[in-house]
Amino acid sequence: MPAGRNGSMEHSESKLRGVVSHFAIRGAVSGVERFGNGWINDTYRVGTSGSGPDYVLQRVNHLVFADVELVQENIRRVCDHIRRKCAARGGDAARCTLTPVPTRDGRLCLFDGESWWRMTELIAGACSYEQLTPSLACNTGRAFGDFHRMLTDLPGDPPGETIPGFHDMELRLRQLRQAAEENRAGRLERVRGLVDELERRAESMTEVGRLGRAGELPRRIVHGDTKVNNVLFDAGSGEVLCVIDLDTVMPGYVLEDFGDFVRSACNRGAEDDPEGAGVDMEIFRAFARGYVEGAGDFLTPLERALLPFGGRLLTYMQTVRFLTDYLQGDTYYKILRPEHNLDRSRAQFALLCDIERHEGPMNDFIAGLR
Ligand code: GN1
Ligand code: MG
Repeated sequence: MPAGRNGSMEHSESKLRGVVSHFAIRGAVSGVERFGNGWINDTYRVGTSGSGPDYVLQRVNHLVFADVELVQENIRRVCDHIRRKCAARGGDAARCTLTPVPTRDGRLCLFDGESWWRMTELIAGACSYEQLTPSLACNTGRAFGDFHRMLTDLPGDPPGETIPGFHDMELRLRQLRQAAEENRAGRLERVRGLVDELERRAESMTEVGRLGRAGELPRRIVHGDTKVNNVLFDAGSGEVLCVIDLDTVMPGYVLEDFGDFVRSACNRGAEDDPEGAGVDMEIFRAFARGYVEGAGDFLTPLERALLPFGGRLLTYMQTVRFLTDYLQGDTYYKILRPEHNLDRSRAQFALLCDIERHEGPMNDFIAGLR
């Protein structure tokens, strides 16, 4: 079957069962169905009979992740490290991070001549949310702070960049400018006002890259996609179990992860709803308090002070990325309707404007935390 332009494909259940047969799962497959709501990879839930776990099967989009083996190697290292730390603390080693399932010949992923596939164990009794209460937001903040802290002593070299320049704002702006210049989908006229608004902010939004190059802001190992629905909670207790979707774990700045969470969880509206967009300061305060507590003492004063700026930066970056994809004719993100990327970009821009209005109080709140 041909791949869609954004790399998504439909597969029959018998094809998917054939893929699963290459992986070292326990039990017999009872069914395979679509699962989750990512915009990049295709995800399935694999049910099994017997006492073993169910599984998650993913077709990794290799138009986005050119080196899937690198992605899998990063994930293996990060999960092993987190599992060791959790076990040492007496935590639930089976549910504190992902458990990748190797192929029967011991590889971390499978190439079937056309697509790249991987599997993990499904974490039983877990759920995720699109909207959080303040108490869930505080728990999540603590989990992300702890995630960063645990990865400060990952042994060996830093994980490789699975998408080169993923959060490089200067690169994202060059991509937008090129998309506007090429105007492949003939959509530039419709969005010229938005492009101008983004250009007016370009100078201040590329400040982080300059601070990084000057050695003032340390690079850490970050998650890279801290969307609210990438956190799993225990469905019973409401405690955070783990952070999932580790494809973009790589060197970066902590403000990016903090900011992407602010972008997704502190927004009153959905990611693609321009009318509903707006900052929920109660969620922000709860998350920020949890994050600073979970991070403990590894943050430098500048890293800490720039956390709210991360919210503005990641929302700006996402506005730019959705708009770039719209101008290119919807080749990157899966879309659910023709103008979806435009709605997404407008919604992110509306949120950005509201974050700009709230950044003073956000900074004051962080400064006031012990
Ligand atoms: C993509 O596929 P998903 O939903 O995990 C994207 C993120 C964006 C997000 C916006 C590799 O994540 O960077 O923030 O959509 N992932 C990649 O919803 O580009
Ligand atoms: Mg993702």
